[in-house]
Amino acid sequence: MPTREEIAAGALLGTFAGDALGARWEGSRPAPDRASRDRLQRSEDDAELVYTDDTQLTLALAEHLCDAPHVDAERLAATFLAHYQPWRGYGAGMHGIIQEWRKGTSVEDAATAIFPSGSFGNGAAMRVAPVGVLWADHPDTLEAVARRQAGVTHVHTLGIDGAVVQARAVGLAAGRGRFGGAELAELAGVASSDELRTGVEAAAELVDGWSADDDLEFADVAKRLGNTVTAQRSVPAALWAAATADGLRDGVELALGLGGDADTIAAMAGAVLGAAGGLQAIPPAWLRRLEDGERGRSYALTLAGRLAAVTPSV
Ligand code: AR6
Ligand code: MG
Repeated sequence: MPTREEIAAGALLGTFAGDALGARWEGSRPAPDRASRDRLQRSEDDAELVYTDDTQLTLALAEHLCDAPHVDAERLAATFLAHYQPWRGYGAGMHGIIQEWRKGTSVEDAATAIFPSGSFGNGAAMRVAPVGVLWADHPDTLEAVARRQAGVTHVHTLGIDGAVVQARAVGLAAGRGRFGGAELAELAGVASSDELRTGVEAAAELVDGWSADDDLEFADVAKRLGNTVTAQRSVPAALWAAATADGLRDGVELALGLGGDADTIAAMAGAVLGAAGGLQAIPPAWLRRLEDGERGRSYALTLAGRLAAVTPSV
């Protein structure tokens, strides 16, 4: 089994790699046939793998959890703001919330300033990996912390539920060293909304379907599970990719095949498979290419070490 630090590094860099490799496929249609190797190879040919908002917020959340392991909403917002680089591809709602924080609006009021019912985007789920790693052995606290970090930007029930389900997926993967159909099926009981529960159930059915039925295409999976920026239509798809895959590289390849919000779907699948396999799960050729500026690969590895040293309160 990988060490705690290797699991933390796998989850953070799995997010990073999936996000960066998926970025060029964001907004694409599902791959036309079952071979999505071409897509992955084109991304792998990029000299530098540059991350987007998914990784930026994941690293910011990890940093916050090293200092304040139970999530302090105002301080977490300040950390998100300190990391914010507008060119990283943030959702429109997130740009708006960040402007509200800058104006001095409270975190609570900012969360409903753009969408009155709150955001059901997948943003709270895509960044949640560090919570899954830290509380892998304490599912109740894991869910509470996942909810609390989501509420800083995503107060819609579905935005929160997506984050809770994704966090538990990372936690299960970290605890068991694997994430397959059995783990995915268990997550249906974690969802509190009908949308996430039925999505996870459909994803679990499609894990077997993909190997049993050669006629099943990415377009069919995307139609059933989604491939969009909403939590309810992306978390099940990412977990399908993770549970169907033979290893992290294959999981990212499947996520890229789905198209749509490919970077975020690949980031979430990468987080789960990185937590399962640890740092060793990430192909060395990818690691070498991950951007390594001020808050790049080296910083992510340092954060993994710091996270592993945190004693999570329960
Ligand atoms: N009503 C209508 N549309 C909504 C609502 C709502 N209540 N909530 C979300 N949307 P956002 P994220 C739509 O902006 O979740 C980036 O590419 C709306 O179109 O809160 O952090 C990331 O990489 C909104 O702009 O951001 C992810 O792929 C969109 O959902 C993705 O965006 C995203 O919600 C998620 O970003
Ligand atoms: Mg995205």
